[in-house]
Amino acid sequence: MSESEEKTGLSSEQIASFHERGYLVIGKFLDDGLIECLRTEYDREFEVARKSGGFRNLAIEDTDDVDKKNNAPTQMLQIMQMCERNIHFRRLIFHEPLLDMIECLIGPNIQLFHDQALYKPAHTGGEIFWHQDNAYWQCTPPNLVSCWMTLDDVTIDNGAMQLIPGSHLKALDHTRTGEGGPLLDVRDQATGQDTAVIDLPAGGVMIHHCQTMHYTQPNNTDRQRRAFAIHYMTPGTRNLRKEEHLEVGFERPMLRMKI
Ligand SMILES: O=C(O)CCC(=O)C(=O)O
Repeated sequence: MSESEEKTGLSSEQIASFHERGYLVIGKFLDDGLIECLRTEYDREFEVARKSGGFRNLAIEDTDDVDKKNNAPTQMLQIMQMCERNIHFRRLIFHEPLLDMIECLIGPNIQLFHDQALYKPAHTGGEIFWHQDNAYWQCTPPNLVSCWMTLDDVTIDNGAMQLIPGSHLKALDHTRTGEGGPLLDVRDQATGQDTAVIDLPAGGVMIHHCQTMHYTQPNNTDRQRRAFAIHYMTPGTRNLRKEEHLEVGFERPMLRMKI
């Protein structure tokens, strides 16, 4: 089988495994040329964002104070919607081989929910507490899927994804610590359940369901961890909290459509 044939969609075993476990490890998926291009663009966007303030440091309380965000001792940096600022990431959300896999999981009508760059610098990278994405998103139907991809080799030490297999089958209560405060860690709601740790090489991809509990630990290594996530939904998805339909538009384009 040629490389391009290998990248078309998912096998029935992979689809069944995703539905049973709530995630699927694809492994190295992006071509080396694309990885190199995305690394350059990712670094450029973070350099710009660190000056303009167009990023969040999820390790501290949300603030517009650029110095606070840049100089906090712990750095879990996020740029939302890279696809609205950079043509290479715009192209990536339309990447056909990725969409071929997503189509096998949510069908042929695919809309972008959003994308995000998630950067853990070397030595100071912060953690992301155990959570289900849809506790933040409050989307219905809760069938969104995410492609989480790596631009560096990623192991547990520098922030590999950790997940609880099967946890997507039940939405858990996530309680906020205060109005607008961070969501609480929900790991204690899966006591005794195994954790899967997903090491990936640069250019690697894993896919997970919006209710799969996941976590990444702090990065105290001398290896940075650059990751990027694309969150896909079916058109007609609604946000329960805002009671709104997530309209198609520049920020939420249709990525594939079959009528
Ligand atoms: O990239 C990470 O460290 C965590 C990402 C994550 O939790 C998410 O995409 O919901």
